Amino acid sequence: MRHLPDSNCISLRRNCFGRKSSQTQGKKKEKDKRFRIHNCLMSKYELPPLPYSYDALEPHIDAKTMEIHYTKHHQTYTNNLNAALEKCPQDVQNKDITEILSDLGSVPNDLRSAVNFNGGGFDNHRIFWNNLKPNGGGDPQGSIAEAINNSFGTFSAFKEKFTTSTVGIQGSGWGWLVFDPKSNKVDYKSMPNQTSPRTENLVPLLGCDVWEHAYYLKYQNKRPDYVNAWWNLINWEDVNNRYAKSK
Ligand code: MN3
Repeated sequence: MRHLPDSNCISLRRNCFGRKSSQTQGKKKEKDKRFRIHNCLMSKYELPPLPYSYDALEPHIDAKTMEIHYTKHHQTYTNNLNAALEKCPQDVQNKDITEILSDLGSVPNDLRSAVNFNGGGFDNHRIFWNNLKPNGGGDPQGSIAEAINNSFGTFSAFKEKFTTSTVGIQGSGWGWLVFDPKSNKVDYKSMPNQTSPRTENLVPLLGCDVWEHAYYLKYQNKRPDYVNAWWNLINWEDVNNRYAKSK
């Protein structure tokens, strides 16, 4: 952890928005607050709250899978991102993880792979939880519906492209609906492992996690059944909000 001179505190606090200290209990909390005021410690990412209960997405995603996925997998990416950032130079620490993923060249060579993997894992999953809701799905409305029609012709054509390509990902990875600022259009993009679409300067809007940990307890080897069930959970309002902010 880095102690910074007071002159850096304002910019660090601004850039640490969304992060909290790792010490949050009892006397440590009080002590830590004072440290933050006087020494402005590097703050850490925390597991963001899940917007619903573990069983809320049943029967499409089972409660046990949700609990393990969130409390074990997402937590581990979060912890390992913090561990990697602690070793990074201050100018990297000061940036938000979304900025870091868009500019991995700014991360030292020996830490780049850990930041790519765990920073991607942290960011991808916080999008994934919010992309879903109980009783979601159906056809998109509003500006994202228009953007999908512009790029794919129809929603059914998009759904077919997304499903086929995402089911076909070799090994672990994610299927994404992204916004491409260069073409000013939405597109489909599959990404390996936890590598974020942000690393290719694409804005992630809607992601489907096809790591086996996301579905194996309920679906075993039947990835197509999981992806087809996932469509019943899409929170199109969330996707619309991300699209509005991406432009
Ligand atoms: Mn996952």
